[in-house]
Amino acid sequence: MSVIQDTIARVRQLDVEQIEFQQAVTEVLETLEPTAERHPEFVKAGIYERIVEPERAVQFRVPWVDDKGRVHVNRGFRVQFNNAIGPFKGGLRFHPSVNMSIIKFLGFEQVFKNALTTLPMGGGKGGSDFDPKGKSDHEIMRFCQAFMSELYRHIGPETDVPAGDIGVGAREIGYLYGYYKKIRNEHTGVLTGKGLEYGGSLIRPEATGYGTVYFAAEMLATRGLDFKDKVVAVSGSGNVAQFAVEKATQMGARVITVCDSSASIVDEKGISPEKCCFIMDLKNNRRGRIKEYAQKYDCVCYEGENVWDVIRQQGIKVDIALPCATQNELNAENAAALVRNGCFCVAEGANMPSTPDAVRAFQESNILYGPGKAANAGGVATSGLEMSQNSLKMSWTREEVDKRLLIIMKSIHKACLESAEAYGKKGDYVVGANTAGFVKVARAMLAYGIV
Ligand code: NDP
Ligand code: 2IT
Repeated sequence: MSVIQDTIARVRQLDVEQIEFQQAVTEVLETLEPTAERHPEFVKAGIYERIVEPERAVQFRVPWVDDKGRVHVNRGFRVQFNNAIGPFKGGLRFHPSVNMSIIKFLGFEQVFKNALTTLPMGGGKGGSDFDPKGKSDHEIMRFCQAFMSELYRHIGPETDVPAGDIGVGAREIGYLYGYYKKIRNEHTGVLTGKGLEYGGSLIRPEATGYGTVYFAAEMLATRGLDFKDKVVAVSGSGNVAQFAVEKATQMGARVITVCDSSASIVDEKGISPEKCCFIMDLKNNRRGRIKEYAQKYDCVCYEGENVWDVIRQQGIKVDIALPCATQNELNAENAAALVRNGCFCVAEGANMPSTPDAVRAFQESNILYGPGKAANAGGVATSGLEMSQNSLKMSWTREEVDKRLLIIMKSIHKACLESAEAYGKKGDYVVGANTAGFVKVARAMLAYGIV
């Protein structure tokens, strides 16, 4: 057996219940056989075995009190996966499904994603099984403070820099940062996604969604195509989805779907800028459900259905698919239906939204398929730009940050294509992203010796 197969087998044996982590490890390592052949020094130094093992993974108790005075206990996590090329860096997720497997899969993906950004950031991830839905602002604040009262001892601007992810947006980052600042008596760039008034970067809220669309535009350009007049399906209606809708629409596309965890809407007329503002207010301020969109704009709402199931069941034709909700939201059946109905480009705004079978279906059909670790890297890249601005004690204009984001997305796209070609897999963005990200981290690990 090869070192790759050995390593996959070892993870499956040791982390037997960590299904999502096994999935992420398998998806990356399966594409790395040629790196092992080409770099015997990586094999000799045990890089493959070491890279699947986090530097450290902490789990902690988060007790907090709700508005009625009842005590609740949640689990908190921070996985510091790899800091070979920079401080640990990656978001925090608050969602009831969070467990060690989810956080390890996200942390593992983050290592390669961050390497692709061209910026000096290692990979990490954290979060809690806390469910922010239906909680008051005071409850959210108390939870964030309880969470930070343990997390603070593991993080720092040169050590580990968390940010947002599902369930963690501007409000949560404000509470987390405010508490860190108080107990550490320090105003530093320890978190990203901060508000503009206290060290945040312009364009960080937009960056993941915009970056995904920039990446898709680069992929389309390789076939002489663009977004103009294309029909686009987006899933999710949170941070990433909102700005993917906005940018795709700005580029001339007609976006016809969004969803949340309770329903999907299909608006054949397209989500105009005005309708997109409605979604932003609904989700970010009023914290309502997406079915309100269907009521307001008189379009179809499929309760309890996911966007990709609706598209398959209704035989809806879309040109470009941007999954921006969560892991494993798009299965093989959905992938086959998308391809059958003429979809020619998929760019992942979410992390690992396509199941392994779905990825295979996209690759076998030879459509443009951009995996999350490349396509959604604009968010963390702009977090890297926020860290730079914090270090410089300066802030750049909207135009400056957006320009840098575009340059970074183009360079990630180019790096993927070049690495895919170098490994004999022309046009394969999965091989390109994995090999380019991996080789950079592996070289740094090699330089340090066995540590
Ligand atoms: P948000 O919390 O802002 O939005 C998440 C959206 O996805 C919501 O509409 C939510 O619906 C929906 N969703 C979440 N879980 C499920 C589920 N199990 N089934 C159906 N819908 C679901 O998160 P983000 O937009 O920040 O994150 C979306 C994805 O993008 C995640 O995979 C994240 O890891 C990834 N990502 C985020 C980055 C960022 O900068 N924020 C950067 C790179 C990747 P509901 O409101 O009902 O919960
Ligand atoms: O998955 C991701 O890249 C993020 N949630 C963003 C992480 C960050 O540090 O900005």
